[in-house]
Amino acid sequence: MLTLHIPAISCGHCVRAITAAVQELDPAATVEADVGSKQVRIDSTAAHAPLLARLAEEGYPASIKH
Ligand SMILES: [Cu+2]
Repeated sequence: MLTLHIPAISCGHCVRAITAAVQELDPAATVEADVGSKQVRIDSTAAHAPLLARLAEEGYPASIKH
């Protein structure tokens, strides 16, 4: 489980775009997003670095929350 902070997330469209980008790398990934706290939880076997790179490319730079 990976928890990200994504400042650019602001609506349901963002959530769908982020989910689609993650599922391009791992079709089995699940994505739970909370627009209010700009927090996204990703359950995926994909490596973190390519996921973060793909999200940044999509316009959603993310930082990993610990
Ligand atoms: Cu949006």
